[in-house]
Amino acid sequence: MKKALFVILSLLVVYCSQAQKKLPLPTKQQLAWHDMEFYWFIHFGPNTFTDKEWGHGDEPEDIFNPTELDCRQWARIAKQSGAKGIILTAKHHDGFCLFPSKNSTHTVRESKWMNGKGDVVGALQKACKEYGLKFGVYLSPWDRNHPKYGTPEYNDVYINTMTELITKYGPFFEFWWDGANGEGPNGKKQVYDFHRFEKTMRKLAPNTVVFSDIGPDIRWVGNENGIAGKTNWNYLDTAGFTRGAGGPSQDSLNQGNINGKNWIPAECDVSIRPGWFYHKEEDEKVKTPEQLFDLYLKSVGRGSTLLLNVPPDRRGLINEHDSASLIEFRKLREQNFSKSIVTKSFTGLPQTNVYIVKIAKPLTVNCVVVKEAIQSGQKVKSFTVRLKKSGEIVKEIEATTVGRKRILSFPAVEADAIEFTVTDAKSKPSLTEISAYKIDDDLIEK
Ligand code: FUL
Repeated sequence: MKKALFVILSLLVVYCSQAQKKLPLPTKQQLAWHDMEFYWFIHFGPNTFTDKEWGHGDEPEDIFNPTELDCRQWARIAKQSGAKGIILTAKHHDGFCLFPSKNSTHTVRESKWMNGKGDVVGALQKACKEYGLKFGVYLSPWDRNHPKYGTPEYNDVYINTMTELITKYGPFFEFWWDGANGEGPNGKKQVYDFHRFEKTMRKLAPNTVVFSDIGPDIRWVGNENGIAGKTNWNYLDTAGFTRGAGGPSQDSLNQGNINGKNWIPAECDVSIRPGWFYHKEEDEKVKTPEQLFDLYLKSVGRGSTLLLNVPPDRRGLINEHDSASLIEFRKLREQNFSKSIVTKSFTGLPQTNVYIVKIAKPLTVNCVVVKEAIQSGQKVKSFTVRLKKSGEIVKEIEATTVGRKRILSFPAVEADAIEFTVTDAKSKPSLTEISAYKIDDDLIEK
């Protein structure tokens, strides 16, 4: 009897561990991150004042001299735009630290700005708290200023700077490891010790999700246009790949791997302007509210998140061009998505893989939103949506993945029912919600 019980239990353990192996799941930190949907990136530093995108690292500190810097204004506009957080370039490739780092002599402290007493990271951390926004930092591993860059000691410098940031300004919701790896002041490239960087992060900041091209928690989407794949798996295989040049193909990053071994979802980073830093000549090139809405459909609407860069100008303020567009972008999202024609929530899978949502009377529909219960994995491989009127099909759409949220938009039709069929799945899928909307005709996905 005891033996039989032992065999059954062993089998159960093997079965469970296999099932677990088959389907990676998101951590609670990743789930919270998925739910943020839209948050800001801020690129600010010497480049803002030299009109460069990649500073050389030899810019005099006094170049950094914002005349009206106001991080509360950044946070206020971020909040008004509906963003849930801000990630700031605490240090870009030029090595200039926006905080008085003990690990560098190329910082705000060495500038004349506020007589060397200023601290942009500290000010933004406070402002985010005040406005109920989450806060994160970008700390470029590539450093074109640090004298130790290109030597093994630089890895200690990077770890010490990370530690300094975490202990002084944390907790961060996200920490950004840029993949760029160029030459430093001594002409050498650095061999980054990402293994140690990761160990330090996990120890000091276990609740922070870490971004790099290949995770560990969030991956790059494979382009800087803010566009996720129409097929977008939250799974990724990382074995054999390194960050930066040794990473998976941009296509793999864009779409993920259907059978990937890790839950590493894609983040869509894109700038509201052509460049990452502010350049006056780009004032007329700020993305319009409609363009931002389209990016929202192509990022959040494909199960990803939208990390939108909004670079402050030389005054140290979010420029009027950008804020005007952002406020309208929020209005567009609210006007179009605050009231659905119909919303139906589900628990579990219907017997037939078909979900039916009835609309009380025929209404004009041009958008269907579907959500998958990703806490138990991402499973839908393909599906068909049929919009029907009096039993007749008036629109049929075939698509692949769903993920956290899938937004499908199309030329409007009159319909009184939505039929959603899972045509293929990794394992028993479960949708949590299907809803339908009528959005402005001009706003359907381009
Ligand atoms: C890239 C950087 O080289 C750009 O300057 C920018 O910071 C972008 C978000 O990541 O790798």
